[in-house]
Amino acid sequence: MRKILVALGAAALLALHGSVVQAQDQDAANDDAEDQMQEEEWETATATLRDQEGKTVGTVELEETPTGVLLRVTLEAVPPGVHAFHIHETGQCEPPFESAGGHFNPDGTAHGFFSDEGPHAGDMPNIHVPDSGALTFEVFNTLVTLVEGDPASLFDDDGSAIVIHAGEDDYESDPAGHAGDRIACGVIE
Ligand SMILES: [Cu+2]
Repeated sequence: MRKILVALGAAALLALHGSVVQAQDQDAANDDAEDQMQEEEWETATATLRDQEGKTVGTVELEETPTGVLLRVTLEAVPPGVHAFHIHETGQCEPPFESAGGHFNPDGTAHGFFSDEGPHAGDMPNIHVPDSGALTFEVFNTLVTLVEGDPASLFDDDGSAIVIHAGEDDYESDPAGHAGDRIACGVIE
């Protein structure tokens, strides 16, 4: 009788061990699934900003979120002052950057935060660059997405670009906020 009990005990232990191993496998599988989900759900992109001479003046990291795209921007060598900062509709940055087209505007709205018919999806707040030319900031855009196939996708057929202008955006003048020349441009990729 004692022998049987011992045998049963061993079997129970084995069974328990088996289920622990299984649980660990399941955890690993869950982790893999979460990793995959995160990769699929939170798409990222980057843009290297260059001036008209081709010099790199900053970088932008874009990350998808449930309600828009977060842009993390690091500028190293942008002329001091207040500049318009937009997403433009074409992913081409040939100096003088007219190749980037107008503002990203999939909804066909008017320009500017203060426009009754605005803003463009690519409109974003002005940036204030100090004398050093270096500035790190983040901006959140709820009107765009990195998800391909969505009408608001920055990865549409001809891509998109981030543009810094010589002057500031007046948040009103259609179609470009009276912001002047394009001093830096980066294709979103
Ligand atoms: Cu612009």
